[in-house]
Amino acid sequence: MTTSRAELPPIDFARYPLDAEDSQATYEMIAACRGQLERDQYCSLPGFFRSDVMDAIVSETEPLVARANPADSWRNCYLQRQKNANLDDSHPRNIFNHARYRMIAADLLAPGSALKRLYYWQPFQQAVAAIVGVDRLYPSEDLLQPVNVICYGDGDQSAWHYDSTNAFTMTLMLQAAAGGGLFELAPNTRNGEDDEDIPYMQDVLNGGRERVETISREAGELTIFRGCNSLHRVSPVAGERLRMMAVFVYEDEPGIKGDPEVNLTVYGRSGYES
Ligand SMILES: O=C(O)CCC(=O)C(=O)O
Ligand SMILES: [Fe+2]
Repeated sequence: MTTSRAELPPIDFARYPLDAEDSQATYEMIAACRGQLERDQYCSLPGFFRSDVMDAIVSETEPLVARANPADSWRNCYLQRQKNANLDDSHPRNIFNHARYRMIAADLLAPGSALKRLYYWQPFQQAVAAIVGVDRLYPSEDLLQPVNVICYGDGDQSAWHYDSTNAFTMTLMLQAAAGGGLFELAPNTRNGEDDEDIPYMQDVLNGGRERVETISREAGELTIFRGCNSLHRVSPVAGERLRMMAVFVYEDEPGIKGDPEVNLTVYGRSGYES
Protein backbone atom coordinates (compact mmCIF):
# COMPACT_ATOMS: atom_id res chain seq x y z
CA MET A 1 0.00 0.00 0.00
CA THR A 2 1.31 3.42 -0.84
CA THR A 3 0.56 6.66 0.94
CA SER A 4 -0.21 9.62 -1.28
CA ARG A 5 1.62 12.89 -0.59
CA ALA A 6 -1.57 14.51 0.68
CA GLU A 7 -1.92 11.89 3.45
CA LEU A 8 1.65 12.20 4.64
CA PRO A 9 2.18 14.18 7.84
CA PRO A 10 3.33 17.76 7.12
CA ILE A 11 6.97 17.13 8.02
CA ASP A 12 9.53 19.44 6.43
CA PHE A 13 10.95 16.62 4.31
CA ALA A 14 13.62 18.86 2.82
CA ARG A 15 15.12 19.07 6.29
CA TYR A 16 14.04 15.68 7.70
CA PRO A 17 13.89 13.24 4.76
CA LEU A 18 11.92 10.48 6.48
CA ASP A 19 10.05 9.86 3.20
CA ALA A 20 13.24 8.61 1.54
CA GLU A 21 13.76 5.02 2.57
CA ASP A 22 17.24 4.06 3.80
CA SER A 23 18.71 7.38 2.75
CA GLN A 24 22.09 8.45 4.05
CA ALA A 25 20.62 11.78 5.16
CA THR A 26 17.99 10.04 7.29
CA TYR A 27 20.60 7.78 8.80
CA GLU A 28 22.78 10.75 9.72
CA MET A 29 19.84 12.66 11.20
CA ILE A 30 18.89 9.69 13.37
CA ALA A 31 22.48 9.21 14.52
CA ALA A 32 22.77 12.89 15.45
CA CYS A 33 19.52 12.78 17.46
CA ARG A 34 20.54 9.60 19.17
CA GLY A 35 23.86 11.12 20.19
CA GLN A 36 22.24 14.26 21.53
CA LEU A 37 19.66 12.28 23.50
CA GLU A 38 22.37 10.17 25.08
CA ARG A 39 24.52 13.18 25.96
CA ASP A 40 21.90 15.73 27.04
CA GLN A 41 18.85 13.59 27.93
CA TYR A 42 16.92 15.38 25.18
CA CYS A 43 17.15 15.98 21.46
CA SER A 44 15.49 18.72 19.43
CA LEU A 45 14.32 18.70 15.84
CA PRO A 46 13.50 22.35 15.11
CA GLY A 47 11.15 23.05 12.19
CA PHE A 48 10.03 19.41 12.11
CA PHE A 49 6.56 20.40 10.88
CA ARG A 50 6.49 22.86 7.98
CA SER A 51 5.94 26.41 9.18
CA ASP A 52 3.14 27.00 6.64
CA VAL A 53 0.86 24.40 8.28
CA MET A 54 1.19 25.50 11.91
CA ASP A 55 -1.52 28.17 11.85
CA ALA A 56 -4.08 25.71 10.46
CA ILE A 57 -3.17 23.08 13.09
CA VAL A 58 -3.57 25.65 15.87
CA SER A 59 -6.91 26.86 14.44
CA GLU A 60 -8.38 23.36 14.35
CA THR A 61 -7.07 22.46 17.82
CA GLU A 62 -7.90 25.63 19.74
CA PRO A 63 -11.72 25.12 19.77
CA LEU A 64 -11.18 21.75 21.50
CA VAL A 65 -9.81 23.53 24.58
CA ALA A 66 -13.41 24.07 25.71
CA ARG A 67 -13.70 20.26 26.08
CA ALA A 68 -10.25 19.76 27.61
CA ASN A 69 -9.88 18.46 31.17
CA PRO A 70 -8.59 21.08 33.60
CA ALA A 71 -5.85 20.15 36.08
CA ASP A 72 -5.28 22.45 39.04
CA SER A 73 -3.41 21.04 42.02
CA TRP A 74 -0.25 21.13 44.15
CA ARG A 75 1.93 18.09 43.52
CA ASN A 76 5.31 16.72 44.38
CA CYS A 77 7.64 15.55 41.62
CA TYR A 78 6.10 12.07 41.75
CA LEU A 79 2.72 13.64 40.96
CA GLN A 80 1.41 12.89 44.46
CA ARG A 81 -0.70 15.40 46.36
CA GLN A 82 -0.40 14.05 49.91
CA LYS A 83 2.37 14.77 52.36
CA ASN A 84 4.39 11.89 53.80
CA ALA A 85 4.42 12.54 57.55
CA ASN A 86 7.32 10.11 58.09
CA LEU A 87 9.68 12.25 56.06
CA ASP A 88 11.16 15.66 56.70
CA ASP A 89 9.53 18.71 55.07
CA SER A 90 12.71 19.27 53.07
CA HIS A 91 12.49 15.84 51.42
CA PRO A 92 11.51 16.00 47.70
CA ARG A 93 8.52 13.84 48.58
CA ASN A 94 7.21 16.77 50.64
CA ILE A 95 8.01 19.65 48.29
CA PHE A 96 4.89 20.65 46.38
CA ASN A 97 4.54 22.82 43.28
CA HIS A 98 1.49 24.18 41.52
CA ALA A 99 0.31 22.53 38.30
CA ARG A 100 -2.43 24.08 36.19
CA TYR A 101 -3.21 23.33 32.56
CA ARG A 102 -5.85 21.75 30.33
CA MET A 103 -5.49 18.42 28.56
CA ILE A 104 -7.09 17.63 25.20
CA ALA A 105 -7.53 13.85 24.89
CA ALA A 106 -6.82 11.89 21.71
CA ASP A 107 -10.44 11.10 20.90
CA LEU A 108 -11.21 14.81 20.53
CA LEU A 109 -8.66 15.20 17.71
CA ALA A 110 -9.92 14.45 14.19
CA PRO A 111 -8.77 11.08 12.76
CA GLY A 112 -7.19 12.83 9.77
CA SER A 113 -5.48 15.57 11.82
CA ALA A 114 -1.82 16.24 11.13
CA LEU A 115 -0.94 15.05 14.65
CA LYS A 116 -2.59 11.66 14.16
CA ARG A 117 -1.17 11.27 10.67
CA LEU A 118 2.28 11.74 12.20
CA TYR A 119 1.62 9.40 15.11
CA TYR A 120 0.42 6.50 12.94
CA TRP A 121 2.94 6.92 10.12
CA GLN A 122 5.25 3.89 10.11
CA PRO A 123 8.45 5.59 8.91
CA PHE A 124 8.10 8.07 11.78
CA GLN A 125 7.56 5.28 14.33
CA GLN A 126 10.67 3.55 12.99
CA ALA A 127 12.77 6.72 13.13
CA VAL A 128 11.72 7.40 16.74
CA ALA A 129 12.48 3.79 17.70
CA ALA A 130 15.95 4.13 16.19
CA ILE A 131 16.56 7.43 18.01
CA VAL A 132 15.54 6.04 21.41
CA GLY A 133 17.36 2.76 20.78
CA VAL A 134 14.60 0.13 20.63
CA ASP A 135 13.65 -2.28 17.84
CA ARG A 136 10.03 -1.24 17.52
CA LEU A 137 7.39 1.02 18.98
CA TYR A 138 3.65 0.50 18.92
CA PRO A 139 0.79 2.99 19.02
CA SER A 140 -1.20 3.00 22.24
CA GLU A 141 -4.66 1.48 21.83
CA ASP A 142 -6.13 3.61 24.58
CA LEU A 143 -9.00 5.86 23.56
CA LEU A 144 -7.54 8.92 25.27
CA GLN A 145 -3.77 8.57 25.51
CA PRO A 146 -2.10 8.22 22.07
CA VAL A 147 -1.86 11.89 21.10
CA ASN A 148 -2.76 14.70 23.50
CA VAL A 149 -2.46 18.45 23.45
CA ILE A 150 -1.55 20.18 26.73
CA CYS A 151 -2.72 23.79 26.83
CA TYR A 152 -1.32 26.41 29.20
CA GLY A 153 -3.07 29.78 29.53
CA ASP A 154 -2.00 32.93 31.37
CA GLY A 155 -0.41 31.94 34.72
CA ASP A 156 -0.57 28.19 34.00
CA GLN A 157 2.47 25.98 34.55
CA SER A 158 3.45 22.41 35.30
CA ALA A 159 5.04 21.30 38.57
CA TRP A 160 8.58 19.91 38.53
CA HIS A 161 8.08 16.20 37.87
CA TYR A 162 9.25 12.89 36.51
CA ASP A 163 7.40 11.10 33.74
CA SER A 164 7.20 7.81 35.56
CA THR A 165 6.04 5.20 33.11
CA ASN A 166 7.79 5.77 29.80
CA ALA A 167 11.46 5.59 28.94
CA PHE A 168 11.11 8.64 26.74
CA THR A 169 8.63 11.44 26.13
CA MET A 170 7.99 13.11 22.80
CA THR A 171 6.39 16.49 22.26
CA LEU A 172 5.72 18.83 19.34
CA MET A 173 5.18 22.53 19.97
CA LEU A 174 2.06 23.80 18.22
CA GLN A 175 2.08 27.34 19.57
CA ALA A 176 4.50 29.01 21.99
CA ALA A 177 3.31 31.38 24.72
CA ALA A 178 3.81 35.13 24.35
CA GLY A 179 5.92 35.07 27.53
CA GLY A 180 7.20 32.37 29.91
CA GLY A 181 6.07 28.80 29.29
CA LEU A 182 9.69 27.71 29.04
CA PHE A 183 10.59 24.05 29.08
CA GLU A 184 13.15 23.53 31.83
CA LEU A 185 15.03 20.33 32.51
CA ALA A 186 17.60 19.29 35.11
CA PRO A 187 19.49 16.40 33.49
CA ASN A 188 19.97 13.18 35.43
CA THR A 189 18.55 14.14 38.80
CA ARG A 190 18.20 10.41 39.34
CA ASN A 191 19.25 7.13 37.88
CA GLY A 192 16.06 5.18 38.48
CA GLU A 193 13.57 5.27 41.33
CA ASP A 194 15.97 3.69 43.79
CA ASP A 195 18.94 5.89 42.95
CA GLU A 196 17.92 9.52 43.38
CA ASP A 197 20.32 12.42 43.86
CA ILE A 198 18.34 13.97 46.73
CA PRO A 199 20.53 17.11 47.25
CA TYR A 200 20.44 17.86 43.49
CA MET A 201 16.66 17.35 43.44
CA GLN A 202 16.19 19.56 46.51
CA ASP A 203 18.27 22.29 44.89
CA VAL A 204 16.12 22.25 41.72
CA LEU A 205 12.81 21.99 43.61
CA ASN A 206 13.81 24.95 45.81
CA GLY A 207 14.57 27.18 42.82
CA GLY A 208 18.26 26.44 42.17
CA ARG A 209 19.14 27.25 38.57
CA GLU A 210 22.74 26.13 38.23
CA ARG A 211 22.14 22.81 36.50
CA VAL A 212 18.75 23.63 34.99
CA GLU A 213 18.67 23.92 31.21
CA THR A 214 16.08 25.91 29.29
CA ILE A 215 15.28 24.08 26.09
CA SER A 216 14.17 26.02 23.05
CA ARG A 217 10.68 25.27 21.84
CA GLU A 218 9.68 26.95 18.61
CA ALA A 219 6.37 26.16 16.91
CA GLY A 220 6.82 23.03 14.80
CA GLU A 221 9.77 21.78 16.88
CA LEU A 222 9.82 18.13 17.91
CA THR A 223 11.56 17.18 21.15
CA ILE A 224 12.36 13.75 22.53
CA PHE A 225 13.51 13.62 26.14
CA ARG A 226 14.19 11.21 28.94
CA GLY A 227 11.64 12.61 31.36
CA CYS A 228 11.78 9.61 33.65
CA ASN A 229 15.14 10.45 35.25
CA SER A 230 15.44 14.20 34.72
CA LEU A 231 13.21 16.62 36.63
CA HIS A 232 11.45 18.97 34.23
CA ARG A 233 8.66 21.53 34.17
CA VAL A 234 6.96 24.24 32.14
CA SER A 235 7.52 27.65 33.73
CA PRO A 236 4.51 29.97 34.25
CA VAL A 237 2.99 31.30 31.04
CA ALA A 238 2.52 35.05 30.71
CA GLY A 239 -0.01 36.49 28.30
CA GLU A 240 -3.23 35.45 26.64
CA ARG A 241 -1.78 33.34 23.85
CA LEU A 242 -2.17 29.65 24.73
CA ARG A 243 0.94 27.53 24.86
CA MET A 244 -0.15 24.37 23.03
CA MET A 245 2.02 21.28 23.10
CA ALA A 246 1.23 17.94 21.48
CA VAL A 247 2.40 14.86 23.40
CA PHE A 248 2.78 11.46 21.70
CA VAL A 249 2.72 8.20 23.65
CA TYR A 250 4.13 5.01 22.14
CA GLU A 251 4.29 1.60 23.78
CA ASP A 252 6.85 -1.25 23.74
CA GLU A 253 4.18 -3.83 22.97
CA PRO A 254 1.11 -3.92 20.76
CA GLY A 255 -2.41 -3.74 22.20
CA ILE A 256 -1.69 -1.60 25.28
CA LYS A 257 -4.55 0.39 26.79
CA GLY A 258 -4.35 2.81 29.68
CA ASP A 259 -5.41 2.33 33.28
CA PRO A 260 -8.98 3.64 33.79
CA GLU A 261 -8.02 5.21 37.13
CA VAL A 262 -5.09 7.08 35.60
CA ASN A 263 -7.30 8.24 32.75
CA LEU A 264 -9.90 9.50 35.21
CA THR A 265 -7.26 11.65 36.90
CA VAL A 266 -5.68 12.97 33.71
CA TYR A 267 -8.71 13.33 31.43
CA GLY A 268 -11.63 13.41 33.83
CA ARG A 269 -13.06 10.20 32.28
CA SER A 270 -11.88 6.61 32.14
CA GLY A 271 -12.02 6.12 28.38
CA TYR A 272 -13.91 2.85 29.00
CA GLU A 273 -17.41 4.32 29.17
CA SER A 274 -19.70 2.62 26.70
O1 LIG B 1 4.67 20.80 27.75
C1 LIG B 1 5.85 20.45 27.76
O2 LIG B 1 6.74 21.07 27.15
C2 LIG B 1 6.31 19.26 28.57
C3 LIG B 1 5.19 18.37 28.95
C4 LIG B 1 5.67 17.26 29.84
O3 LIG B 1 6.35 17.44 30.80
C5 LIG B 1 5.27 15.90 29.53
O4 LIG B 1 4.52 15.72 28.56
O5 LIG B 1 5.69 14.99 30.23
FE1 LIG C 1 6.73 15.51 31.78
